[in-house]
Amino acid sequence: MTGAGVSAESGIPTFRGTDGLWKNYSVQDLATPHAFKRDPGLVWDWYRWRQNIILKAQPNPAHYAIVELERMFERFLLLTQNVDNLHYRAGSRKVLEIHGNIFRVRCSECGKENPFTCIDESIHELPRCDCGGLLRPDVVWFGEAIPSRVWAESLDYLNTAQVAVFCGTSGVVWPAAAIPGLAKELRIRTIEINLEPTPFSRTVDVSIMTRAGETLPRIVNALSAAE
Ligand code: BV8
Ligand code: ZN
Repeated sequence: MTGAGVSAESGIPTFRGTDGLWKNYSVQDLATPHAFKRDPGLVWDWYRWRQNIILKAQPNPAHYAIVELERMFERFLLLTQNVDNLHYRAGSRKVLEIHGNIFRVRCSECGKENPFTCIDESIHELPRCDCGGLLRPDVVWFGEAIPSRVWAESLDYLNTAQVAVFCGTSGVVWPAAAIPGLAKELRIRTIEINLEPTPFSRTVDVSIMTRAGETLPRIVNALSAAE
Protein backbone atom coordinates (compact mmCIF):
# COMPACT_ATOMS: atom_id res chain seq x y z
CA MET A 1 0.00 0.00 0.00
CA THR A 2 1.46 3.38 -0.99
CA GLY A 3 0.86 6.98 0.02
CA ALA A 4 2.06 10.40 -1.05
CA GLY A 5 5.60 9.64 0.21
CA VAL A 6 6.17 7.34 -2.78
CA SER A 7 5.56 10.29 -5.13
CA ALA A 8 7.51 12.78 -2.99
CA GLU A 9 10.77 11.93 -4.81
CA SER A 10 9.03 12.79 -8.07
CA GLY A 11 8.55 16.29 -6.69
CA ILE A 12 4.85 15.92 -5.85
CA PRO A 13 4.09 17.73 -2.55
CA THR A 14 2.79 15.38 0.15
CA PHE A 15 -0.39 16.15 2.03
CA ARG A 16 1.06 16.67 5.43
CA GLY A 17 4.46 17.87 4.32
CA THR A 18 5.70 21.33 5.32
CA ASP A 19 5.03 22.79 1.88
CA GLY A 20 1.36 21.81 2.18
CA LEU A 21 -0.35 21.75 -1.13
CA TRP A 22 -1.66 25.09 -2.38
CA LYS A 23 -1.48 28.72 -1.20
CA ASN A 24 -2.97 28.82 2.29
CA TYR A 25 -5.65 26.21 1.67
CA SER A 26 -5.47 22.85 3.37
CA VAL A 27 -6.54 19.66 1.63
CA GLN A 28 -9.46 19.42 4.03
CA ASP A 29 -10.66 22.86 2.82
CA LEU A 30 -10.69 21.83 -0.83
CA ALA A 31 -10.98 18.04 -1.14
CA THR A 32 -14.59 17.92 0.13
CA PRO A 33 -18.07 17.87 -1.44
CA HIS A 34 -18.88 20.97 0.62
CA ALA A 35 -15.97 22.94 -0.89
CA PHE A 36 -17.04 21.87 -4.38
CA LYS A 37 -20.66 22.93 -3.72
CA ARG A 38 -19.51 26.26 -2.32
CA ASP A 39 -16.94 27.11 -5.01
CA PRO A 40 -16.53 24.50 -7.78
CA GLY A 41 -14.32 26.88 -9.79
CA LEU A 42 -11.80 27.16 -6.93
CA VAL A 43 -11.74 23.38 -6.51
CA TRP A 44 -11.23 22.89 -10.27
CA ASP A 45 -8.39 25.47 -10.18
CA TRP A 46 -6.74 23.48 -7.40
CA TYR A 47 -7.03 20.20 -9.31
CA ARG A 48 -5.71 21.81 -12.49
CA TRP A 49 -2.76 23.20 -10.52
CA ARG A 50 -2.05 19.71 -9.14
CA GLN A 51 -2.48 18.04 -12.53
CA ASN A 52 0.07 20.42 -14.06
CA ILE A 53 2.63 19.62 -11.34
CA ILE A 54 2.04 15.89 -11.82
CA LEU A 55 2.29 16.02 -15.63
CA LYS A 56 5.70 17.74 -15.33
CA ALA A 57 6.83 15.04 -12.89
CA GLN A 58 8.22 11.62 -13.71
CA PRO A 59 7.82 8.33 -11.84
CA ASN A 60 10.80 7.75 -9.55
CA PRO A 61 12.81 4.59 -8.60
CA ALA A 62 10.19 3.73 -5.95
CA HIS A 63 7.48 3.48 -8.60
CA TYR A 64 9.67 1.40 -10.88
CA ALA A 65 10.70 -0.96 -8.05
CA ILE A 66 7.01 -1.60 -7.37
CA VAL A 67 6.55 -2.48 -11.06
CA GLU A 68 9.40 -5.01 -10.62
CA LEU A 69 7.69 -6.49 -7.56
CA GLU A 70 4.51 -6.91 -9.60
CA ARG A 71 6.53 -8.80 -12.24
CA MET A 72 8.31 -10.96 -9.62
CA PHE A 73 5.25 -12.14 -7.75
CA GLU A 74 2.39 -14.05 -9.36
CA ARG A 75 0.11 -12.90 -6.58
CA PHE A 76 0.60 -9.18 -6.14
CA LEU A 77 -1.71 -6.20 -5.61
CA LEU A 78 -0.87 -2.53 -5.18
CA LEU A 79 -3.31 -0.49 -3.11
CA THR A 80 -2.55 3.17 -3.61
CA GLN A 81 -3.96 6.19 -1.83
CA ASN A 82 -2.29 8.35 -4.48
CA VAL A 83 -4.44 9.91 -7.17
CA ASP A 84 -1.47 11.06 -9.30
CA ASN A 85 -1.46 8.16 -11.81
CA LEU A 86 2.35 7.84 -11.43
CA HIS A 87 2.15 4.12 -10.62
CA TYR A 88 0.31 3.54 -13.90
CA ARG A 89 2.78 5.73 -15.84
CA ALA A 90 5.67 3.67 -14.33
CA GLY A 91 4.05 0.44 -15.58
CA SER A 92 2.05 -0.88 -12.60
CA ARG A 93 -1.10 -2.64 -13.75
CA LYS A 94 -2.37 -4.63 -10.73
CA VAL A 95 -3.46 -1.47 -8.91
CA LEU A 96 -6.47 -0.46 -6.84
CA GLU A 97 -6.74 3.34 -6.56
CA ILE A 98 -8.61 3.60 -3.29
CA HIS A 99 -8.87 7.40 -3.45
CA GLY A 100 -9.53 7.60 -7.20
CA ASN A 101 -7.52 9.27 -9.95
CA ILE A 102 -7.02 13.02 -10.44
CA PHE A 103 -7.06 12.64 -14.23
CA ARG A 104 -10.44 10.90 -14.30
CA VAL A 105 -13.60 13.04 -14.36
CA ARG A 106 -17.17 12.05 -13.60
CA CYS A 107 -20.57 13.71 -13.38
CA SER A 108 -21.54 14.74 -9.84
CA GLU A 109 -25.19 13.97 -10.67
CA CYS A 110 -25.40 10.85 -12.84
CA GLY A 111 -21.89 9.55 -12.03
CA LYS A 112 -21.04 8.93 -15.68
CA GLU A 113 -17.34 9.13 -16.54
CA ASN A 114 -16.47 12.06 -18.80
CA PRO A 115 -13.48 12.71 -21.09
CA PHE A 116 -13.23 16.36 -19.92
CA THR A 117 -9.67 17.55 -19.20
CA CYS A 118 -8.91 20.90 -17.57
CA ILE A 119 -5.18 21.07 -18.32
CA ASP A 120 -4.71 23.89 -20.80
CA GLU A 121 -7.30 26.54 -20.20
CA SER A 122 -8.62 27.94 -16.95
CA ILE A 123 -12.19 27.01 -16.14
CA HIS A 124 -14.24 29.88 -17.63
CA GLU A 125 -17.57 28.17 -17.39
CA LEU A 126 -17.95 25.12 -15.19
CA PRO A 127 -17.77 21.82 -17.12
CA ARG A 128 -21.09 20.01 -17.25
CA CYS A 129 -22.27 16.55 -18.22
CA ASP A 130 -24.89 16.21 -20.98
CA CYS A 131 -27.34 15.51 -18.17
CA GLY A 132 -26.65 19.04 -16.91
CA GLY A 133 -24.79 17.87 -13.79
CA LEU A 134 -21.50 19.50 -12.79
CA LEU A 135 -18.42 17.49 -13.71
CA ARG A 136 -15.97 16.75 -10.87
CA PRO A 137 -12.61 15.04 -10.44
CA ASP A 138 -13.13 11.29 -9.92
CA VAL A 139 -11.41 11.21 -6.54
CA VAL A 140 -12.70 10.29 -3.07
CA TRP A 141 -13.14 13.51 -1.08
CA PHE A 142 -13.07 13.76 2.71
CA GLY A 143 -16.48 12.72 3.96
CA GLU A 144 -17.03 10.45 0.94
CA ALA A 145 -16.94 6.70 1.11
CA ILE A 146 -14.32 4.73 -0.80
CA PRO A 147 -16.12 2.97 -3.70
CA SER A 148 -17.47 -0.23 -2.13
CA ARG A 149 -16.12 -2.50 -4.91
CA VAL A 150 -12.59 -1.12 -4.46
CA TRP A 151 -12.76 -1.45 -0.68
CA ALA A 152 -14.21 -4.97 -0.81
CA GLU A 153 -11.52 -6.08 -3.31
CA SER A 154 -8.80 -4.59 -1.09
CA LEU A 155 -9.99 -6.52 1.96
CA ASP A 156 -10.52 -9.74 -0.01
CA TYR A 157 -6.94 -9.54 -1.22
CA LEU A 158 -5.63 -8.75 2.25
CA ASN A 159 -7.30 -11.95 3.50
CA THR A 160 -5.03 -14.03 1.25
CA ALA A 161 -1.82 -11.97 1.52
CA GLN A 162 1.36 -13.23 3.17
CA VAL A 163 3.32 -9.98 3.22
CA ALA A 164 2.12 -6.35 3.27
CA VAL A 165 4.42 -3.39 2.63
CA PHE A 166 3.26 0.08 3.66
CA CYS A 167 5.29 2.70 1.89
CA GLY A 168 5.18 6.50 2.15
CA THR A 169 1.95 6.85 4.06
CA SER A 170 1.44 8.76 7.29
CA GLY A 171 -1.36 6.37 8.25
CA VAL A 172 -3.74 9.12 9.36
CA VAL A 173 -6.38 9.01 6.61
CA TRP A 174 -9.16 6.52 7.27
CA PRO A 175 -10.34 3.96 6.33
CA ALA A 176 -7.03 3.26 4.46
CA ALA A 177 -5.25 3.76 7.80
CA ALA A 178 -7.10 0.72 9.14
CA ILE A 179 -5.29 -1.64 6.74
CA PRO A 180 -2.01 -2.03 8.67
CA GLY A 181 -3.97 -3.04 11.79
CA LEU A 182 -6.10 -5.47 9.77
CA ALA A 183 -2.94 -7.00 8.30
CA LYS A 184 -1.56 -7.50 11.78
CA GLU A 185 -4.76 -9.22 12.94
CA LEU A 186 -4.51 -11.50 9.90
CA ARG A 187 -0.98 -12.42 10.98
CA ILE A 188 0.44 -11.03 7.73
CA ARG A 189 4.15 -10.11 7.76
CA THR A 190 4.14 -6.31 7.73
CA ILE A 191 6.90 -3.96 6.57
CA GLU A 192 6.83 -0.18 6.74
CA ILE A 193 9.03 2.16 4.69
CA ASN A 194 8.83 5.81 5.73
CA LEU A 195 10.97 8.79 6.71
CA GLU A 196 9.14 9.27 10.02
CA PRO A 197 7.42 7.06 12.57
CA THR A 198 3.70 6.51 11.98
CA PRO A 199 0.82 5.24 14.17
CA PHE A 200 1.65 1.71 13.00
CA SER A 201 5.46 1.85 13.32
CA ARG A 202 5.27 0.02 16.63
CA THR A 203 3.01 -2.76 15.36
CA VAL A 204 4.63 -3.63 12.01
CA ASP A 205 7.18 -6.47 11.96
CA VAL A 206 9.84 -4.36 10.22
CA SER A 207 9.97 -0.55 10.13
CA ILE A 208 12.57 0.94 7.75
CA MET A 209 13.08 4.68 8.14
CA THR A 210 14.66 5.53 4.79
CA ARG A 211 13.56 6.94 1.43
CA ALA A 212 11.20 4.81 -0.65
CA GLY A 213 13.28 5.56 -3.77
CA GLU A 214 16.34 4.01 -2.11
CA THR A 215 14.81 1.17 -0.09
CA LEU A 216 12.36 -0.39 -2.56
CA PRO A 217 15.04 -0.88 -5.27
CA ARG A 218 17.31 -2.46 -2.62
CA ILE A 219 14.53 -4.87 -1.68
CA VAL A 220 14.02 -5.76 -5.35
CA ASN A 221 17.79 -6.32 -5.80
CA ALA A 222 17.95 -8.53 -2.71
CA LEU A 223 14.97 -10.57 -3.94
CA SER A 224 16.48 -10.92 -7.44
CA ALA A 225 19.77 -12.12 -5.91
CA ALA A 226 17.85 -14.66 -3.84
CA GLU A 227 15.92 -15.97 -6.91
C1 BV8 B 1 -14.83 8.69 5.02
C2 BV8 B 1 -8.19 12.08 -2.67
C3 BV8 B 1 -17.04 8.42 5.70
C4 BV8 B 1 -8.53 13.53 -2.81
C5 BV8 B 1 -7.80 11.72 -0.28
C6 BV8 B 1 -11.31 11.36 12.74
C7 BV8 B 1 -10.91 10.06 12.96
C8 BV8 B 1 -10.98 9.10 11.94
C9 BV8 B 1 -11.45 9.45 10.68
C10 BV8 B 1 -11.83 10.75 10.49
C11 BV8 B 1 -11.78 11.70 11.48
N1 BV8 B 1 -12.22 12.87 10.97
C12 BV8 B 1 -12.56 12.69 9.68
C13 BV8 B 1 -12.35 11.40 9.39
C14 BV8 B 1 -12.58 10.77 8.14
C15 BV8 B 1 -11.51 11.15 7.12
C16 BV8 B 1 -10.12 11.09 7.68
O1 BV8 B 1 -9.53 10.03 7.79
N2 BV8 B 1 -9.58 12.27 8.06
C17 BV8 B 1 -8.24 12.31 8.60
C18 BV8 B 1 -7.51 13.54 8.08
C19 BV8 B 1 -8.35 12.29 10.12
N3 BV8 B 1 -11.62 10.17 6.07
C20 BV8 B 1 -12.52 10.36 5.10
O2 BV8 B 1 -13.21 11.36 5.00
C21 BV8 B 1 -12.67 9.21 4.13
N4 BV8 B 1 -14.07 8.97 3.98
O3 BV8 B 1 -14.43 8.52 6.14
O4 BV8 B 1 -16.14 8.68 4.66
C22 BV8 B 1 -18.17 7.77 5.05
C23 BV8 B 1 -18.33 6.39 5.19
C24 BV8 B 1 -19.42 5.79 4.61
C25 BV8 B 1 -20.33 6.56 3.85
C26 BV8 B 1 -20.12 7.93 3.67
C27 BV8 B 1 -19.03 8.55 4.27
C28 BV8 B 1 -12.12 9.56 2.75
C29 BV8 B 1 -10.63 9.80 2.85
C30 BV8 B 1 -10.07 10.00 1.44
C31 BV8 B 1 -9.69 11.46 1.27
N5 BV8 B 1 -9.08 11.64 -0.06
N6 BV8 B 1 -7.31 11.90 -1.53
C32 BV8 B 1 -7.37 14.30 -3.36
O5 BV8 B 1 -6.21 13.83 -3.31
O6 BV8 B 1 -7.63 15.41 -3.88
S1 BV8 B 1 -6.76 11.53 1.01
C33 BV8 B 1 -5.22 12.12 0.67
O7 BV8 B 1 -4.48 11.85 1.87
C34 BV8 B 1 -4.42 11.44 -0.42
O8 BV8 B 1 -5.08 10.40 -1.08
C35 BV8 B 1 -3.23 10.89 0.36
O9 BV8 B 1 -2.67 9.78 -0.17
C36 BV8 B 1 -3.92 10.59 1.62
C37 BV8 B 1 -3.16 10.13 2.80
O10 BV8 B 1 -2.04 10.86 2.97
P1 BV8 B 1 -0.63 10.10 2.71
O11 BV8 B 1 -0.68 9.45 1.37
O12 BV8 B 1 -0.32 9.26 3.86
O13 BV8 B 1 0.28 11.33 2.58
P2 BV8 B 1 0.85 12.20 3.78
O14 BV8 B 1 1.31 13.49 3.22
O15 BV8 B 1 -0.13 12.18 4.90
O16 BV8 B 1 2.11 11.35 4.28
C38 BV8 B 1 3.20 11.18 3.43
C39 BV8 B 1 4.10 10.21 4.16
O17 BV8 B 1 5.18 9.92 3.31
C40 BV8 B 1 4.66 10.81 5.44
O18 BV8 B 1 4.56 9.85 6.47
C41 BV8 B 1 6.15 11.05 5.08
O19 BV8 B 1 7.00 10.82 6.19
C42 BV8 B 1 6.38 10.00 4.05
N7 BV8 B 1 7.42 10.32 3.09
C43 BV8 B 1 7.70 11.53 2.54
N8 BV8 B 1 8.72 11.39 1.65
C44 BV8 B 1 9.08 10.07 1.66
C45 BV8 B 1 8.25 9.39 2.57
N9 BV8 B 1 8.36 8.07 2.80
C46 BV8 B 1 9.32 7.39 2.12
N10 BV8 B 1 10.14 7.98 1.23
C47 BV8 B 1 10.05 9.30 0.97
N11 BV8 B 1 10.89 9.88 0.08
ZN1 ZN C 1 -24.48 13.47 -15.71
